Amino acid sequence: MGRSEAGKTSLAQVLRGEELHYVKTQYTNADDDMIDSPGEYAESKVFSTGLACFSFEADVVAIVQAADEPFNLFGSSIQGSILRPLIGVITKTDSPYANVPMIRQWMINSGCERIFEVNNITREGAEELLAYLKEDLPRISLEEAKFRQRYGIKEWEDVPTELQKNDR
Ligand SMILES: Nc1nc2c(ncn2[C@@H]2O[C@H](COP(=O)(O)OP(=O)(O)OP(=O)(O)O)[C@@H](O)[C@H]2O)c(=O)[nH]1
Ligand SMILES: [Mg+2]
Repeated sequence: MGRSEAGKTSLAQVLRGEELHYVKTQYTNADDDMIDSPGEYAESKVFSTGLACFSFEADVVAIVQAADEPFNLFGSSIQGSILRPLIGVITKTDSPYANVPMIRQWMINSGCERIFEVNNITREGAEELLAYLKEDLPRISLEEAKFRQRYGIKEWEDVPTELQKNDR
């Protein structure tokens, strides 16, 4: 998810190993292993609820922001409303107006647990993102899930050492 022109569709093409070809995303595409939404969903208060719904279908949710975006669409700690790992992907790192530290700070504020930089034109950074996406989440038992729920620990987060000795 991310504003229009952020580079979401281009990123999807890079991850699929396709040549870049511009296609304005008119509706949410969920026909392969990526869910690509139109930027307007992130830009509109009304449609943004749709993004929360799409997130339930996903294993991981990415905020995509171009390195030269002048303002941030995403609130702080939006991680709390997404029940999946949230990552950030910074595109257009080749832009003369790129301000990567600022975008990183926005993504940290939103609760992104990993931040990747990908130049969709040169494909620099794509390998690192692909390697992350290929990692499978460990499967956990129902007891483990209940234990984590009791302490508000997400299924993919490390259990703090002071809790590790507790009976599960
Ligand atoms: N220089 C540069 N241009 C890029 C990069 N990524 C995407 N673009 C260009 O930015 C424009 C918008 O890219 P899209 O991938 O269509 O953006 P989008 O986020 O899918 O936009 P919507 O479908 O409108 O939501 C295209 O002309 C891309 O070629 C990048 O990393 N660097
Ligand atoms: Mg698009």
